[in-house]
Amino acid sequence: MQEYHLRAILHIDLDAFYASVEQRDNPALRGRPVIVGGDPQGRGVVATASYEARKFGIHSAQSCRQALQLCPEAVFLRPRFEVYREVSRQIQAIYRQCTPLVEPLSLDEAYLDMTAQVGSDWAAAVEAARDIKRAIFEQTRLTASAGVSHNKFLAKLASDHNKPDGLTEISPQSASAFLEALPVGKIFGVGNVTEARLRDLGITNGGELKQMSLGRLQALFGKRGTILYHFARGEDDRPVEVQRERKSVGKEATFERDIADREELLMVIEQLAEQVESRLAELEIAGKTVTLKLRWHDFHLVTRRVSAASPIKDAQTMMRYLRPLLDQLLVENKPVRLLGVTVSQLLASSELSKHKRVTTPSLWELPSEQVSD
Ligand code: DCP
Ligand code: MG
Repeated sequence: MQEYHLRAILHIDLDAFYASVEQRDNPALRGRPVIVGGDPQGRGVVATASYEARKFGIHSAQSCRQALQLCPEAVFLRPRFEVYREVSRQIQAIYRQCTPLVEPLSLDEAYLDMTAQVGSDWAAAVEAARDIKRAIFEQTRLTASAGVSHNKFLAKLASDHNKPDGLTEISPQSASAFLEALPVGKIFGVGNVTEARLRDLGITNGGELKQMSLGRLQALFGKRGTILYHFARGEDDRPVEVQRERKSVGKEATFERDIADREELLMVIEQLAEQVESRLAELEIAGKTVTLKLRWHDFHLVTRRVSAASPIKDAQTMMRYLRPLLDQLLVENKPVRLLGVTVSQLLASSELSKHKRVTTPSLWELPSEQVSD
């Protein structure tokens, strides 16, 4: 990995996001174990749990049934994505007042590069993180945890270090000691499988990982071995990448009960495609890419897209692309809780013949959502 100059990177992550929003909006829920997710009587999973619920061993992605067993007095709620998206817009506006270099990772998580604002003044970087936490609380009544460091990998570890409402700084001087004591499972990209393989090799923390040669790690884990090698040394030169707003027209639907039947799913997709068609017509535009978005019953989100040679504007044409996309996804054979259809790479009708991109901002943006594949 090449040399990198010292940067000031912040990672900000709201605490128990969905659950905190629910507790904020309903004071009767404060101080109580709250679980946001699917149906505890059905096959739903936990999206998140309030810190009161976490004391019972409840965590994201666990089955709600199991969560109910662990804590029968827990309050189970369905997610209100619209409200979470609104909070997300508020916090991102706060970030953009501090720096244009904001990379949202999900609705409640973002990296900020504040190098231009604070230079190499660490105290100023930490102060900026404190100010952002304060602004978030003042404007949303929600707490966030912040991490300050000189790269993304360390900043994210830092924000996770002292949750909730934490503020942790990992300076270039303290990074080594911090990483050596770190359980390998906390390293970005180390899932259960990699963690188990490392454990079999006698490696449980960053210090032990650092003893492994680059060649050995590459032989064991391929490309990811290289990343692990650098992470163990606190090295990460990934830039904070600003995502440009997507110009697209989309419609989505969340079902009251999960749907597994292909024909039923196709009917919904067709209805969505028709709504997208009307909207495209209103705006007098067409697009070259059509995307199918699908959220499984366990909240996992997947998207599949295809680009056509010529512009798409009617539902029937969209369906020609969407049907095979659905079939590709349905091999998983799991019930679905949300479907979305989006057309992007837009062209104005007047420009269709020239295939020129639309630049007017009159379009609605595809809502960005948590968890992608
Ligand atoms: N989420 C989800 N399914 C998961 C993980 C998360 O639907 N498997 C949703 C619910 C969370 C939100 O995304 O509230 C943010 O995810 P985080 O991982 O940041 O978790 P929380 O904000 O809930 O808790 P923490 O305080 O640990 O950040
Ligand atoms: Mg969070």
